[in-house]
Parts: sequence; structure tokens; C-alpha cells
Amino acid sequence: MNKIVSLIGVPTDIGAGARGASMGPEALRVAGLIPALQGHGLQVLDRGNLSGPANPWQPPVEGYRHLPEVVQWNQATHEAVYAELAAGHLPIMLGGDHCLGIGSISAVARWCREQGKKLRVLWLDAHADFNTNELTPSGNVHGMPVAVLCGYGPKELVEIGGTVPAIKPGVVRQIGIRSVDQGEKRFVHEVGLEVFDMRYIDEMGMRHTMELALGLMDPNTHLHVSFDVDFLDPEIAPGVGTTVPGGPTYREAQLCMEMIADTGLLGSLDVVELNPALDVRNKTADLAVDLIESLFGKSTLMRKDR
Ligand code: 6HN
Ligand code: MN
Ligand code: MN
Ligand code: MN
Repeated sequence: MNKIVSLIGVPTDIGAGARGASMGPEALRVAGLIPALQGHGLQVLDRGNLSGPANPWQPPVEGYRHLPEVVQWNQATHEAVYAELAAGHLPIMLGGDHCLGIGSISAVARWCREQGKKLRVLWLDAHADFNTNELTPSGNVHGMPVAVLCGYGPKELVEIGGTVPAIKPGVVRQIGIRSVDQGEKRFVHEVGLEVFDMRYIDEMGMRHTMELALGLMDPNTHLHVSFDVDFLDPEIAPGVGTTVPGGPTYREAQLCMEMIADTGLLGSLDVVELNPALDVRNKTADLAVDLIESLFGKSTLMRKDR
């Protein structure tokens, strides 16, 4: 595990359907993310927030809302994430809406290609985020990042990492999914995305789910976690723009994070969609910090192998 983590604030709600995720980075800092990480022996470099265009709050054009602005934010994200990886640091992106996954994961994929490392992406989310401009019900690009990364989307976005597609669907494991639009669902099946939806977690349990999602990774794997806070049940995490009932409980979410920590392969992390304008006394930010601590080994006391 890399011991220097770099926090990169990406204060944008440019890809979202509700305003407010742009306040996410500060809410995570206010919730004590930095001392929490330091408390686990990590050296933390807070790189501050990236800057980018303001949210013009316009309707979609050809199925995309704010595409030029989304491109600018993601170019900045790509460069910042790539620079931290090149410096040997473990970048944590403080979102911001989930469109930033395009910039961050394209940078991680580029880094892995250059280093000859394998990549695994865990997508923790209520949503598959696999829409295109033809399938989307909203035009919001935060519903499209996985499709864009797999090469389906506007040229300006799919080319952000240089190589197209940035990733193959086979490197992605989606967990917690429970809201997929109709056309999106067909497309997910068509490309063969591996999805552990809530039905699967209900039937098989989080432990078995994570064993499969984390299975078959050799030690040369870079594990990227894209943690959309709406993954969590809205009862415990109300501060998001697109709540979907029936998500993982506190204990299920903890186990998910703990099993990721146990791999020792976590190489980068997005924390996205936290919307302080919809939160209650920073409750969701506090919970996100708690879960991030578990991702970095908070509860290794009782590990089976000790
Ligand atoms: N997220 N599938 C819906 C859409 O508008 O495309 C919701 C997307 C939510 C995206 O939460 O990152
Ligand atoms: Mn702690
Ligand atoms: Mn989501
Ligand atoms: Mn998402």
C-alpha cells in the first residue's frame, strides 16, 4: 500500500441533475478526512481544488448537458491525477459529480498501460452510469462515465486519455446497482459489463459478492475504487442528488470497504456525488469519511490472517 495520499478536490456539479455536489470537497475536509487518514499512518498532501468553468445550468444539447464544460473539468482532472500517480502518490478525488470519473480513470488507465500494470475498477454505485446521448433520460453526463471510458460517447470525452477506449468493460466490477434506465440496461448486457446488483447482494451477501468482485487479481494489479456515495442506502446517506432506496446498510458498506482494504492493492479512489446542500448536518460526509477510513485499513484488528 502506498503511504502518501494526495487529495484532489474536483468541485463540480457540471454533470449532475441537481446543484450542490460542487461543495463536496469542502464537506469531506470539514468532516475530518485529513486527520482521519493521518490517524491511519498515511501522509496526506492536500492539493486543494481544481478549477474549471461555472455551471451554466442549461438544457441538454444533442443529448448532453454542458458538454464543453464537462470536457474542461475532465481534462483538468486527468492531468492532476496523472501527475500524482507519476509522483508515486495515491490520488483521492474529492467530488464533485461522477462525470469526473472520466478524467480520473482515464489517467489511471494511462498510468497502468505505461507501467505494465493490470487495472481493476470497482464501481460502487446505485447506478450503472452507462448511458449514451441516445439512451440518457436526462442528458446528465454523470450518468455516462463508464460508457465513455469504454469508448462510447463524444470524441472529446472518449479521447481524454489518449488511447480509445480508455478501458475495456472487462476490467470493471459494478456493485450495489439498483437503478438502470431501460436502454442503458440493454447496453450493459450487450457489452457484458459485470454487475453485482442489489438483488445479487441480497441473495448472496456482501462477502461473497466482494470475493467475486475482487477475485483473480494478481499482485501487479492497480485497484481503482469509484465510490458514488449514492451506493449507500439513503437512510444512512441522504446527502446525494439521486437517492435510490434499498442500498447497502452501514455494516454491508463497511464489509465492502474492509475487504477492499485487505487486498492491499488500492491505488486510487474517487469519492463522488456527495451533495452537502441535500445533507443533514454533514451526516453523509461524516459517513463517507468513516468508510474511507475502512478502505485504508481502519478495522484490521481482527483480520482472519493474523
Ligand atoms: N450518478 N441514470 C440516470 C441518468 O440520468 O442517466 C441517473 C444517473 C445518476 C448518475 O449518480 O452518478
Ligand atoms: Mn480512525
Ligand atoms: Mn449514482
Ligand atoms: Mn455514479
